[in-house]
Amino acid sequence: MKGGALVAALLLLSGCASGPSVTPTGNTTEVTVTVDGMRFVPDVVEVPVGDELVITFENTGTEVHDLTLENGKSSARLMPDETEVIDAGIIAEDLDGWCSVSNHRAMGMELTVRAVG
Ligand SMILES: [Cu+2]
Repeated sequence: MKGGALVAALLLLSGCASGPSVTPTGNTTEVTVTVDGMRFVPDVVEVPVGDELVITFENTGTEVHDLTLENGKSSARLMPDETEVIDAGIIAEDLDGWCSVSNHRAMGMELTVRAVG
């Protein structure tokens, strides 16, 4: 019984340590995200698992906005008509994105990066 418990503990540990891992495809998915009122357009971006994602974020709205991703990547706060290219890195799993300005997220400025495949 003692040995079995040890094996179970090791399996648990290795499972915890692995986290999301993915083999890079070497491909890049490029998308353009714009702003319409308090929405990102599009608000869902599909990316093949293992692709690098590059987002061209154009603030086509009338207020200051940014695009912040769950993985820590983000744009600066952009004035209307400003554009920034965000290298979001290799996509291993779904990621939430949002605008971190004021209460914009609560007002609907959310975006989902969907890892496909
Ligand atoms: Cu905003």
